[in-house]
Amino acid sequence: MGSFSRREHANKFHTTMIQKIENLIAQVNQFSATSAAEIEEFRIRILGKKGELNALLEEFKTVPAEQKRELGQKINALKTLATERINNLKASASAAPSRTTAIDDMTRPATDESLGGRHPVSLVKNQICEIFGRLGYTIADGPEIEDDWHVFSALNFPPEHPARDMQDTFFIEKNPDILLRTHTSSIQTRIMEHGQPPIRVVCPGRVFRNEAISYRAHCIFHQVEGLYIDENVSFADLKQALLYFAKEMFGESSKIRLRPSYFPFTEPSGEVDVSCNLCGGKGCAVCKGTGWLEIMGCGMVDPNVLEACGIDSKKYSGFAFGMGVERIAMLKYGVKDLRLYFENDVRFLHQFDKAL
Ligand code: 2U9
Repeated sequence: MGSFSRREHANKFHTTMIQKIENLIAQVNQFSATSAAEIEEFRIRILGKKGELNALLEEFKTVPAEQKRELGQKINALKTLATERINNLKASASAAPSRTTAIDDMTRPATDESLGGRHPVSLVKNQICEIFGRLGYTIADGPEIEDDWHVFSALNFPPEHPARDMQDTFFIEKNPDILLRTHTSSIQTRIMEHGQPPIRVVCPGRVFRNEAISYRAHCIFHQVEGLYIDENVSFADLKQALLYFAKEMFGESSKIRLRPSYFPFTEPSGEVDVSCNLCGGKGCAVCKGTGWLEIMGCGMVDPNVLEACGIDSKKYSGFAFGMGVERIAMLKYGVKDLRLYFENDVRFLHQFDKAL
């Protein structure tokens, strides 16, 4: 054999081995399996004693010296790639539950699935709605994204009222104003626009205010508001409904008191306090020595609001009230930091699983 044919032979040898290695690299890259048995079978075929890699290493012994470096590197790369791929597939196969085992053995006990529980804000919101449900109130819902009319104008807020300020309200669009509702009163506005008394409704929902978050304030919270409109509805009716609510929510011995207040949508308006059920009204750290806890606001619906929503204020009167659900839940359960309701730490939430 002359020197030319020796080189030709060596080149041919080189090309065939490179093709074999590249072919095996492609096979490794394409290989995918989820069962441990399939992965092991592939490992034996590639990396096993009588596998493809060892066959290549046998062949490598006969490779001419000048080609050993290049081919050696390629074989090493193949070995690393195959080992890593197989190890990764094995790891994900053992992490995933084995379908065959579950299907094969139908008598195995079911895995213990935790169902979770209701969030304390939902529990208290539902309880508030149930209490008013017993007084004949129905539940109504409405959009979180609202317009200026339903949140402010129809409710007797003057054009320059600070609640409309960007500092207080989240605007989606200006002129015409589209915004996130700052109270659920907009639901009552819509109900009054679309129907005539008697109206007796509670409106639970999420509200949004542009406020810094602290232990006592959050930019998102929940309210339940109520509205009762009929002929001859009086302030005495309002007081009686709220006393019933306080007794059902905080205990039969609870008392209420009303202090004068101001809201654009009610006249007269009041703040409602419930007697502190921790100290029985004597005064303690929770009620700050006063014996009373503020739970909500209320008032007789302003005739301007009735008229704006198409209800004859000479024929009908009504009362309204509104409360923050987080606040009621804090007072009921002695929670000191409002932020706990939004962090969703299960160590906090689990304490309420069986609370109601
Ligand atoms: C219509 C007419 C009147 C709803 C009312 C309050 C008083 C009130 C606050 C309590 C704590 C909001 O969550 S809070 O910050 N609410 O004090 N809300 S009367 O009055 C209405 C609602 C709708 C048509």
